[in-house]
Amino acid sequence: MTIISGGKYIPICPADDPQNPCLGATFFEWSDEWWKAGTPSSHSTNGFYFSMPDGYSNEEWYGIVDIYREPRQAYHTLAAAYRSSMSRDTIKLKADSNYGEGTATWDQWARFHKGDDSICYARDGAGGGGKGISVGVLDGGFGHFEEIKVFNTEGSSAASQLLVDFLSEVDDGKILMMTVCIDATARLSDPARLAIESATGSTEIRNLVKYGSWAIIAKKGAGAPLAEGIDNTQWIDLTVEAVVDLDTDGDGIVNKDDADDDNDGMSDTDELAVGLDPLDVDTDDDGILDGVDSNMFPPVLQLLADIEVNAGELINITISADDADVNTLTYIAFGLPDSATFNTATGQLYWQTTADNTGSYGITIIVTDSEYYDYGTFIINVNQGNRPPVLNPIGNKSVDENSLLSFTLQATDPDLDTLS
Ligand SMILES: [Ca+2]
Ligand SMILES: [Ca+2]
Ligand SMILES: [Ca+2]
Ligand SMILES: [Ca+2]
Repeated sequence: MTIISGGKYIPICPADDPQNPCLGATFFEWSDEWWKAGTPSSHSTNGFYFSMPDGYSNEEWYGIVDIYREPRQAYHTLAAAYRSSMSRDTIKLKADSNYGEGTATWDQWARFHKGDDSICYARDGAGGGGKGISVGVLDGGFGHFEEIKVFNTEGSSAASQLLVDFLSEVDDGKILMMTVCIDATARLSDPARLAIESATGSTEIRNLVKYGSWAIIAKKGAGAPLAEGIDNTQWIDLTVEAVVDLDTDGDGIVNKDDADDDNDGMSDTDELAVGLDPLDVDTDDDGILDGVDSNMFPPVLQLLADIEVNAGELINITISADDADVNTLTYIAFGLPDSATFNTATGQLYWQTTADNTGSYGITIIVTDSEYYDYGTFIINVNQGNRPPVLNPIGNKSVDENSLLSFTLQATDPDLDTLS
């Protein structure tokens, strides 16, 4: 996320400021209007026909979680899409204190970068909130920004104590980024400097003077910063950078050296081979770790083609599905007439059609591995076919000898075909 407006970085997405719009997207709903119509306490099965498992289009079927709030495939696909943009092993961080290239333009920034993303407090932002010391906190497992705050140690005596309190709440192992946006020292107390030193292992914060620049990247409690810089020349831009090794499971072995980054019992290699996220301990969120979960993938029903037969013909097909976990599958069919038989274990559909069965049948098939399901629909058309014409009785004919016998044969055709 790089927040830029009119060529300037702006302070943290002010949604109420039309001059500084922020573009983005989020998911408004996990599911679509559950239990809206019909009986609110149960799943509605009415309305118009659509290719839903029960044949009816009700809101309960829509969304990225199902009616039992189990994540659908779309949920995992989205999660993977977001996760794929992240580094599994390391994150590149940069903190800078920007005085506008040495000119007192009153256009100062404190800015944090993670990879290509950048978040900034500007000096003019939010009622002077950009002054003082800006602090970013990232988790050490995924490299997410957890908090970004600014402590106006230039303008407020209370800000120093707030900074002390804030740092004391940050857990050891979290990644701290701190930098100055304009003057940080006017009301920066000694206890605040000590708190910074204790949290980051900083050796320089005690030396910072008015309009000096200082920036640091540190793991809290590690004893020494990962990167730190100070320059007490007034109005000088200063940047520090660090590459931070992530340790997602927090076992002290960083991901690049850990064969099982999330410690879920399944190696990174195996997870990647089957399309799982090696940083997600429970991919399907069912409370069972990936390494011991025997059912993580929904079955996938093979494509169902419409069937066209003439009355009297036999339908004998087997519907099949794949399941990456090789779970036992059960098939359920809706829309078949009583004369058809359907084997729920094998998916075999057997139907000796008769003239009584002519018509069109919308069939829905659900396949389930007892935890997940897939479904599909197809149509069976039983046509009348070409039934034989029926010759009317000719009856006995009599004629005189040497005379011409002439009569016309009559026949009917139940399909009204042209007869000859
Ligand atoms: Ca680890
Ligand atoms: Ca794993
Ligand atoms: Ca699981
Ligand atoms: Ca399965």
